Amino acid sequence: MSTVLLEKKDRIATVTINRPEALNALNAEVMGALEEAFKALDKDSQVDVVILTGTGRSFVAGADITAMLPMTAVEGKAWGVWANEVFLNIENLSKPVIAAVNGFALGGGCELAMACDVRIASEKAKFAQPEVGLGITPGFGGTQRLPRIVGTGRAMELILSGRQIDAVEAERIGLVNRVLPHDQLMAAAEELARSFLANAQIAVRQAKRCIRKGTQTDIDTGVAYEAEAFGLCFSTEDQTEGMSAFVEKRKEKHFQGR
Ligand code: CO8
Repeated sequence: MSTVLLEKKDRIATVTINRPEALNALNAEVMGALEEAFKALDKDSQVDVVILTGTGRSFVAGADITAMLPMTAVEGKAWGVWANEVFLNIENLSKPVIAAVNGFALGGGCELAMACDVRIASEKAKFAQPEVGLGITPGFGGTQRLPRIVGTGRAMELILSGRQIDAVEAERIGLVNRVLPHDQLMAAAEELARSFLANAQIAVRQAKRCIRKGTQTDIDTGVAYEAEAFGLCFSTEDQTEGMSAFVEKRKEKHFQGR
């Protein structure tokens, strides 16, 4: 059985991390499978939105501690560099990625969720960056993404204490967009995906790109990215269709993704 499962239906791909015996902890095998899955999805013209989740009671309970215990400094750095490449590819995927956090999202698991564009959580989800208690820093982007998402003070507290928070607190601080009853999580993720699919996909992808690029730069550069994307949309058939539907007072729109 593969450690990463991939299912595709109606332009939505669901990637499920599947190593339940270790609460989906990320070892080299899982990381490699995740890397391959997202590389393929980026190119897959049948897929417009990706949902990422985990099998069983965990999203991802972190990087595999047993595998990391004997690592040298050089091996530790290489592991961190690789994971960051994989997570950056998820973050920069040409299409939106929704994390459906079904359980533990600890250490590398919280970092993986943060590399996704939108996070929604089961009421059973738990979040933490417990690395300093293991004698290491967060190494898969936690020190960079957590302050950008929840603010510096909250990120400092969570990372320096390693404190675990529940889904309600995660929602309160903006780490997740909403909390769902456990059995409604995947339906809610699919509904969210369908709300993206209802729109013009070139515009959706360009908007994602502008947000990703723009939040990493100064406002002048950010609005320049936006102007480029905005202009590009006027070369698409979907712009004509979207605006014609409004002018003609039509509810139904026929976006073609071109
Ligand atoms: N690594 C390896 N195995 C794990 C991990 C993990 N992160 N998490 C759980 N497991 C395994 C357990 O060892 C156990 O295996 P076994 O049955 O063979 O003993 C199995 O999963 C089930 O776990 P538990 O029996 O512990 O289940 P509990 O319900 O009692 O506890 C917890 C669940 C609270 C989630 C607990 O398993 C736990 O605390 N796990 C570790 C959480 C953690 O500290 N995660 C952070 C890891 S460090 C990290 O992610 C850093 C990323 C950056 C690295 C940068 C390197 C450069």
